[in-house]
Amino acid sequence: SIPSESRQLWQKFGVKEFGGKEEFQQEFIRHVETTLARSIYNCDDLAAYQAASQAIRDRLIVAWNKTQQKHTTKDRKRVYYLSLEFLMGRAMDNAMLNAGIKDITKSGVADLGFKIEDLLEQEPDAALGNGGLGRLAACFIDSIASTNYPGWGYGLRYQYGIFKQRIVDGYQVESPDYWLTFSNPWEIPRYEIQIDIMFYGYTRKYTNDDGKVVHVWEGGEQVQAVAYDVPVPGYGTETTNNLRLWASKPTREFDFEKFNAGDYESSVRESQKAETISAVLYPNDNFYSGKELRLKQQYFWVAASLNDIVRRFKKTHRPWKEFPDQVAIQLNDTHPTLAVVELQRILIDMEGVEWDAAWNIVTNTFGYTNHTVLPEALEKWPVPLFTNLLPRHMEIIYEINLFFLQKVEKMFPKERDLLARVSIIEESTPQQVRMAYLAIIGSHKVNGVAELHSELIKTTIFKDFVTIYGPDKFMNVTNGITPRRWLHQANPKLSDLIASKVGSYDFLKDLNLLKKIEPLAHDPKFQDEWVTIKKFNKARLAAHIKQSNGFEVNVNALFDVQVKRIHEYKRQQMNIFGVIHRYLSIKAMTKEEKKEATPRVCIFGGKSAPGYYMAKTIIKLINAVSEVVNADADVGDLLKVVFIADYNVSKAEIIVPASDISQHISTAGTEASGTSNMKFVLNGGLILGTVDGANIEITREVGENNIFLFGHLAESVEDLRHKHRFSDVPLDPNLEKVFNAIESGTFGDPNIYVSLISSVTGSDYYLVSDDFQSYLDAQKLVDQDFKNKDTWVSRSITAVANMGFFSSDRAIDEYAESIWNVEPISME
Ligand code: GP0
Repeated sequence: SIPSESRQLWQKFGVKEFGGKEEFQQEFIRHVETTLARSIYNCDDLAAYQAASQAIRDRLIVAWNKTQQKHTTKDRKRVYYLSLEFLMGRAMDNAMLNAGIKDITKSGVADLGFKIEDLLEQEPDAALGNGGLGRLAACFIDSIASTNYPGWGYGLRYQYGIFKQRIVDGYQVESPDYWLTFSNPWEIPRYEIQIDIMFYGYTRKYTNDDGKVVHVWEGGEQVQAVAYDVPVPGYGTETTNNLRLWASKPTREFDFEKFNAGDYESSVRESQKAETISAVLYPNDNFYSGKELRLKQQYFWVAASLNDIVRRFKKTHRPWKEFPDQVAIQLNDTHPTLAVVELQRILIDMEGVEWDAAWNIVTNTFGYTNHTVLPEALEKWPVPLFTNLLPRHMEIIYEINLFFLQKVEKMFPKERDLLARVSIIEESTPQQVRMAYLAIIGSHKVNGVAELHSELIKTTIFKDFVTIYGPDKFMNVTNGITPRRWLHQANPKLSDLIASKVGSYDFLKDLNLLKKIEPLAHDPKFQDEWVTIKKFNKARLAAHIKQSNGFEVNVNALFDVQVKRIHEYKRQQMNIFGVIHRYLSIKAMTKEEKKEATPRVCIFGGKSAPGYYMAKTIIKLINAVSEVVNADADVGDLLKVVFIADYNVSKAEIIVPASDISQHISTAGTEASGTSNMKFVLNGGLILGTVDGANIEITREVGENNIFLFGHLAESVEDLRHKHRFSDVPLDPNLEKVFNAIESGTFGDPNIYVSLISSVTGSDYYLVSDDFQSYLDAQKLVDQDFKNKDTWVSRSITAVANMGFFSSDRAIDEYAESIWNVEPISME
């Protein structure tokens, strides 16, 4: 460390936060001229974005250093959020807002000849996630920092994020998302933090001098994990936490040997192979595909993260049994479940801790969040694949399973079936490792993400585990969203209006303060301002549509939005069938009837997994309908259909504030929570939805007059499916008309849609036909109610006023209190 006589000098020249606009400008120009080696003569928007973000990044790093020093000296328990996805979106606007330097930067760049909006547009999205699960992780780390918890995220630094989507001839076409082209100013490479990770090889055991059996794992392939740190600034606090993303690199030794042996080509090939581990994000949402590379990614990331966490713990020289007092690890879905096994391995194989003591430490450290009950999403790894890649881990899993099953047998001696049902190993051919069961057994708490979902996991997929562990191990933490990005950043005008009434921006930290605007729901002046802002946001979206889709939409029409991953369970097919029904109805209207009708713009967006045929067919149908409807002169402004390509976080920031109605219409019991439902309501749009996921809790908060619910309840789903399978259920008559139109070629070649239609006329697993009439009725109500402008706006205001519960700050407080047992550390 630095000798004390030198320290004064360090303090004297220590980098300070920039105080005002001029200091920012000075830093900006310094970065243009030195970091970028450009000048006043060749500084375009991209360079200006890069220079501005460098200046902001420096500011974040100062706060980051302070925070990390503080957390280290305080020496308190930290939480680590392990997520294979962090769907961060853009960083610059968020960094300015959270650090409280938005005004300085905005007018700072303006003086220098740039518009801040243009600079923000230069930034590519950090799209390291698929959908809700990845975005939840991003909201959570924002909240952990904003509420001053000492917490880190751990993830993978994919070189390619979620693919880019283009629409060609109505079909989705994917292209790679190489987001690091112009380098990434928001990350700090930590080349000095390199961790060796092993795969394959074999295990061996021997008895050491103390007569103890020691297990070793050796002879495998080595790769190296390199850390990249992304500062996560809290809002209105100096706390700046860390998101550590791992990249894979070849190890030095490996290269060297081959190189010296003259085998240059294969040496290069091997190093490229090492880099593929963190190269690309798997583009599946709510779907498991058992690829070996995916398991490699999981182990690579988990092993690097645990090595890091354990190293940090060892610096404190505490006894191992205190590990859970210093460390909480949250497993975001089953993707990081190997961490349970890896920690047990470190403790018994490397640190010499006894099995039972080690297992106690492990189970007290982990918490597991489940995000879905869909069977196709549950991870199960074939035992042969697993054994080959991670032989020692497989042995430990057998051991964990043995002890667990012995315990179960003791508790329920006569129930042989139970043992087979709860075994971590599924007795199929080949055998499979059930990751969710391993996660439950290895954690002290298991949570679902909305009330209904948390009840469902207890009564369906994890029922037996409730019998074994009792109900207290299972709990609910309803998801939330960060109001910084999803209100202030996405909808600055609405945020400003609310602030003018609440008296400050404190609601961005304490979202329950929104309650204060409820009395204004019927205030004509406030209503006017509210409506003006919604119009502005709709015009902003309309401009985007004009630019991307090439046609105009009427901002006075009802904007009806469904944007999310394309999935049969999310039922975009029902939405587009409804649109076709609307189109057919309009075609049958008289002039007088048309005058009475409510004009609509039906907006869709979302990506399909590249291998998901049915989802791709749904996209094609939406585009085919769009083409016919938008060109039909009989229809005019009454109906426009828009598919917005490449839906992502920054597009959501434009789309969400512009909705009048958004659709969250999953078959009851299938959507664990949903989080975009919360974003839309927070921005004054009402929901048209099923009694599913967080829609239920949103209804409770905003009141049932302020939401349009329809459809069968979760409890009826099983029976309905049974009926479809074992008897002839007649197709809904309106749906039949829709199918007739498709089949007669109204929307182009009907052969394209054969399987889509027969999925409904056949087993109708997602109950599209069963819910169709109820859906149309709800839509009719929406049309009628939208005409009554006063009531509509008061419902919109009331809904927003009651959204406080859905802040991710609240969710994080619940995790901290009932799962992690961590406390905030104030930076003051
Ligand atoms: C759940 F299992 N979710 C999965 C998955 O693989 N990917 C994913 O995004 C989602 C749920 O579908 C959710 O209901 C939920 O809100 C989200 O995880 C976060 O808990 C989507 O909105």
